[in-house]
Amino acid sequence: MKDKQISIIGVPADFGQSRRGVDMGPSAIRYAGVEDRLHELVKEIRDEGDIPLETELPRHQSGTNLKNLPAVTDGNRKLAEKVSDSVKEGRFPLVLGGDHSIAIGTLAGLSEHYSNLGVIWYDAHTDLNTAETSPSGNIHGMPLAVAMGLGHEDLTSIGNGPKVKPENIVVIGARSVDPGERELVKEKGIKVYTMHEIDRDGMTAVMEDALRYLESRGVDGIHLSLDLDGLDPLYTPGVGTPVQGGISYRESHLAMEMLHSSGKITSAEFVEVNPILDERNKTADVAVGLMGSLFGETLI
Ligand code: EXY
Ligand code: MN
Ligand code: MN
Ligand code: MN
Repeated sequence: MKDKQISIIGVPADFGQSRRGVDMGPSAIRYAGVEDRLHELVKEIRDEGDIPLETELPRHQSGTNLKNLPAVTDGNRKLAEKVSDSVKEGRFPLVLGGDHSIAIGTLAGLSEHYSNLGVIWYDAHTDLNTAETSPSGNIHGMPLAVAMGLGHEDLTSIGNGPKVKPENIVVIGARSVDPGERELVKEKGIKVYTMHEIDRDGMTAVMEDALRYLESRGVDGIHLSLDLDGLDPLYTPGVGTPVQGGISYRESHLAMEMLHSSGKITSAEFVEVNPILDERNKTADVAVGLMGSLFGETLI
């Protein structure tokens, strides 16, 4: 049934990491034909344009090792409001990044409407660092911790209170996890399907288990946060922090197809597309193809 009314929200942000170009991700994804690809699959699709970001804010804030904290904070406050407005209107927010720090704003906006939100974090990384554990100071390695209420107060205070319960989070595709993140996974009981589980059990079993798990948690919505570096860099070379040994192109389509069949996904974001590091917009093309499967495209 074509019942979704999608709002495309672009976030041309690169402040959460150190490489140039990921701010052009939303343009690259639009250029790859996102609207055309989705419009026959849904009831309506509206491109809301890009969030207006301040580029002149100070890069450093005293007393913290977090890079570009003022800019990340400002952008995520604006994004949270936009995402919240779109849910309020009964629409499906489809957020285009930008680096993964934008998930802070997306989840803050969603949490105004969902009290028991489930999150599927499709990523090579767990993005569970805090200022204390981060090896880089890059905020794109921290959004999942922030969403649980852990991290710098400027970030955790966006929106109201903690956004996501640790037991409502599922990470898929992890293969580069820092020591502090590993501890947090264990301490909080976060469900992580690493590449080991995907290799051993197959994507079908992993997705079935993940969806069953979230259902058992009684979630009132599921957000998909898809970092293109979750896939192997063979398929998505245009990302800032590629990690070998990732999820395949077909496994990723299968995962999206299964999410579509579940009928449970209520919002999504596709992040870390960096056209400067890409090969002929390949990564944006893959992102748009995956969105097609997520919204019900079939092979025949
Ligand atoms: N764990 C590393 C860090 O915190 O610096 C790398 C993080 C990359 C985060 C990305 C995009 O998913
Ligand atoms: Mn068309
Ligand atoms: Mn990420
Ligand atoms: Mn990543």
